[in-house]
Amino acid sequence: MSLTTKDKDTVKAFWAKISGKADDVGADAMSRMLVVYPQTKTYFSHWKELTPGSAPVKKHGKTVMGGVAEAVGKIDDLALGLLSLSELHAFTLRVDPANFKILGHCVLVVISMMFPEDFTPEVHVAMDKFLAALARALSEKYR
Ligand code: HNI
Repeated sequence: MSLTTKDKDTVKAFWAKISGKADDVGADAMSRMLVVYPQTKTYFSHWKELTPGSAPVKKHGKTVMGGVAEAVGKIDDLALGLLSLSELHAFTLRVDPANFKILGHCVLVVISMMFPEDFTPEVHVAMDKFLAALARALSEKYR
């Protein structure tokens, strides 16, 4: 389901509120992804440590959220905006695109817990659609 203009405005307004905490969101979402979906660990076997909250996990959480921030800015054309990131994941990193949905789900869970007041049903649906669209955009180069 595509994002309506109202969804996009909701995503932008919510992101503006929480972006100062993006690194914390990323660290927890990455930590949870690796614990709850251990099959995702295979992509990070070159790290010294894969423990939740460890330095490499936090650092990568920050990197990923940088990508999410970029996506908020390119919300009107995610497929085009994230083309090079999609290429990187498809051809160089060879990440199974099913994992994009998994990480998106972890991000959704974390923001709902970290910002319970702001996470209204309206924000919930807009962020769910946005993260699904982000996962789709990252999967673009796989087909
Ligand atoms: Ni992902 C590197 C963004 C999902 C595995 N990833 C990046 C980088 C960004 C990024 C940005 C750094 C690119 C660069 O170096 O130029 N990744 C995103 C975003 C999502 C995502 C926005 C989805 C929300 N990546 C995933 C998933 C996996 C994944 C689901 C695997 C389970 N990504 C990687 C790996 C790297 C990576 C592996 C390289 C890590 C490293 O150690 O250098």
